[in-house]
Amino acid sequence: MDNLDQLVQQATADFAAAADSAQLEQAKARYLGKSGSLTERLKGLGKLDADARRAAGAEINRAKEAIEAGLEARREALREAALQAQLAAEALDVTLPGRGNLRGGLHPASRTLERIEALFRSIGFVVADGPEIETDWHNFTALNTPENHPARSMHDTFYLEGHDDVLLRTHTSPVQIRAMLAHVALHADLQTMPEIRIIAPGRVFRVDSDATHSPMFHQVEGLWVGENVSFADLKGVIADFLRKFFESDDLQVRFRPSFFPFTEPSAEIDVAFMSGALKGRWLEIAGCGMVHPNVLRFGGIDPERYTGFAFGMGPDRLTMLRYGVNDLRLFFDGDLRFLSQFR
Ligand code: 2NL
Repeated sequence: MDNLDQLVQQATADFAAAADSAQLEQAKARYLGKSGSLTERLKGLGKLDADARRAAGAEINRAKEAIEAGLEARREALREAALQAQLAAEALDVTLPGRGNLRGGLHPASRTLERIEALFRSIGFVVADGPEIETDWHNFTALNTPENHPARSMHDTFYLEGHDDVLLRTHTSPVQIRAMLAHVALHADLQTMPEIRIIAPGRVFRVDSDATHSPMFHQVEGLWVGENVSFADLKGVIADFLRKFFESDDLQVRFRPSFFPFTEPSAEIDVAFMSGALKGRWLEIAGCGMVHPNVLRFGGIDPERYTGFAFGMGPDRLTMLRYGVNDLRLFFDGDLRFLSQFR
């Protein structure tokens, strides 16, 4: 049956001409499908007598196996070609130099905090921290803030939805309230408790946003509680710190009477440089005062026996001064084109 051989040749040529698997399956149907040429021949076997049917059947089956083998070979070749095309498209030159070869660095706000922490550690302060989500008792009540004080309003403070007593801390003072309570619990059985000397750096939150105010900013508060801690100690510690921080021995420091609910008396701290671009201008740098007796009591400390001073400053303003940046929001937008300048 040489027209069977022709059929196998024709099928092999059709398969080879199929450019993709859809065309190949169409070619397959022409030979092996329900009314394909080979299938038609198998149907024709019925008309032959037994001997002729056996011989012709064997021939047709050999042809069918040859066509199926040709089909499978072409399928494999198309699969291989598709894989090679994909590999070529996804080719990666591992010898190219890297692109993300950047060295990370500390955020300028973190660098300022680390400088402040190092200076206070050197005079015996311990760095304390606490939760950024606070109760209104730790954030306001324990700091002697009246029930109707404007700072407690939703215009100034972020409250958690569905809670009027849970908020994002507006200062790091609640860290110090927690530190006092933990300290007195730890030393309850002592005749005289050791002094408390802590600083509390961290993120704080207020409903406020413009070039010099971000809804998230940083604060560093400090607290020194002991027997005979005085306003003179406060002035010495603060003035020494500021001269070291600004690396300026002749830095002018002044204390201006002020008011905070949590200190009495209270003062604003200003500095003036003796040289440089800011020479002679007074800059408000921090607030401070003697811890209010009510605040000591809320911290579990007897105000008849112990006194303390506290201060709070906004290190982000120091960062702006140090790097000559006049829009605070740039620091917190997370844009590496800006931030990577300070590495
Ligand atoms: C400011 C003023 C201040 C305090 C913070 C404080 C903390 C406790 C008790 C008493 Cl636990 N006071 N902190 C005191 C005075 C001023 O901050 O202008 N901060 C940016």
